[in-house]
Amino acid sequence: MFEIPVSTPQKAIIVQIEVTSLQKDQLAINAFAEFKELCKSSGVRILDEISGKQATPIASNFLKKGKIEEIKRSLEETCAEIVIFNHALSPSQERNLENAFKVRVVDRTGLILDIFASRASTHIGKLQVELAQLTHLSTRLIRAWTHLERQKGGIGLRGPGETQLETDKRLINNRIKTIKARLAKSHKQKRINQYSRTKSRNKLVALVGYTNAGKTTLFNRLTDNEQYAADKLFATLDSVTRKNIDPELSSILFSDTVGFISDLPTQLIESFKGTLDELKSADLLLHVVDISDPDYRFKITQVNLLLEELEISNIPQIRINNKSDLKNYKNFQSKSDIALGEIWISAEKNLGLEELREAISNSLFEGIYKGWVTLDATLGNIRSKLYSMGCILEEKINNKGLMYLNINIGNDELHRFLNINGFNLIDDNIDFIK
Ligand SMILES: Nc1nc2c(ncn2[C@@H]2O[C@H](COP(=O)(O)OP(=O)(O)OP(=O)(O)O)[C@@H](O)[C@H]2O)c(=O)[nH]1
Ligand SMILES: [Mg+2]
Repeated sequence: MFEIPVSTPQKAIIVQIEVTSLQKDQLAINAFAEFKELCKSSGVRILDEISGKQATPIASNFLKKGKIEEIKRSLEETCAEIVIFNHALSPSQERNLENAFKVRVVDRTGLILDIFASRASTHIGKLQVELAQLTHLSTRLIRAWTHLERQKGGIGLRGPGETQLETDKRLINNRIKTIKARLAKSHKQKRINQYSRTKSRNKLVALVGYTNAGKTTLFNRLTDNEQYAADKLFATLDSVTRKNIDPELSSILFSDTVGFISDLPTQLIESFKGTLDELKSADLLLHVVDISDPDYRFKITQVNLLLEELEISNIPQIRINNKSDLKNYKNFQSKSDIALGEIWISAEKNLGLEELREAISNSLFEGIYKGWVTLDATLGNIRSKLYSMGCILEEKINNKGLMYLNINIGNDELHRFLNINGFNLIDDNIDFIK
C-alpha cells in the first residue's frame, strides 16, 4: 500500500561526530568501525568518511557551519547520493540538512530500520519491521509534504497538500492498527505454546547478546540446527526455539533471538516487544559475548541496559565468553570463572561446550542425577510420567513386577520423586547432590 524506502542509494558519505556533551561514561572504541559495518550491511558504497568533534549538537541541523560546508564540498567532489549519520536526528534536523545538501539524509535509526527491513523473512518479523518503519515514517511524511509545498511555492497548493497529508496519515494509522492486531494474534498463539511448555516442565534457556557475538552459531551447536549464522550485523531477526540434542539435558529448550546494538531505535524495541517478551518466560539467559572484540565490555553494558529495559535483568544469567579460540582459549578456561558464572567457549571450534552444559544443568536443575532407581509395581503412573519427561534411558522389570529404571534427571525433580513411597534410589549411598 505504501512505498516504504527500503533500498538506499548506492553512493554515500558517512558522518560521525564526537559530541562531548552527549558522551556516555563508557565509549565504544570501534564505534566508527561498527557504523561502517552497518552502512555496508545496508548495501551502500562509502565514498567519503567525515568525522569531527563538537561540544554540543546544534538544535537546528545538528552540525556546525564548518562541517556543513565540508560535507557540501565532499558531495560536489564525490557526487554521493546520500549522507548517513551515526546519530539519531530529529525530523527537523533531517529536513534542514536535506535542504542544505540537496540529497537524502538518513540517521542511525533509519539505517538500522533499513537493515532490518532487508533481513526480515518470517511473517512476524516482516510485520514488526513494517510497524517500526511506519512509526518512523509518520513523522517524516510531514516533512516530505512541507518540502513539496516549499518547492512549488506553497500558495494555492496548501489545500491539496494538506488533504494528501491527512489521507496519508489516516492510511498509515489504519495500517498500524491492522499490523498491531495481527501481531497480537500471532503472539497470543505463541503464548499458548509457552503455556504448554510450562505444563510439560521444559526449561527455556534464551541466548541473548550483542549482534554478531555468535549466538546462532552456539544455538546450532546446542540444538543441532542449521540456522543462518554469518559475519554480519543482524543475521538473525526472528526468534527460533528448539529442543537441545544432549540426552543429559533432555528437558531444555533453547531459544535464539535478534541481537542487540547500542542505541537500538525505540521504534524497533516497541515493535519487537512481542518477540522480546518471550524472553520473560526464560528460566536462564546465556549472555553470549564476543571476547575477541576490543569493545566487549562496552557491549556487555549495552546488552545489560537493554535487558533491564525489557524487564528481564532478574533472570539468572551465565556469561559466555565466545570466540575464545581467537584469544588462546586454554589460558582462560578455569573452574574459578565457572564459579563466577562465566564460561569460556568457542562455538565455532567446539571448545568448552561440556563445561557450558554442566553449568546450564547446575543452574537449572541443581545438578543432574544419572543412575538406577526402583519403582514398586503399583507406580505405573510415575513410570509413564518419567517417560513423558524423557528421563528414562533403560528399563528392567523383575519377576515381582519391581521396575528398575536407569534415569537421567535434574536433582530438583529427583527430590520431588523421592517423596513418593515406593520410589527408591538403588544405592542409597549415591551422592546425588551435584
Ligand atoms: N572465531 C570464531 N568465530 C565465531 C565463533 N562463533 C561464531 N563465530 C563467527 O561469528 C560470526 C557471527 O556469528 P553468529 O552466530 O551469526 O552471531 P549472532 O550473535 O547470531 O549474530 P546476529 O544474529 O547478527 O545477532 C560468524 O561469522 C561466525 O562464524 C567462535 O567461537 N570463534
Ligand atoms: Mg544470530
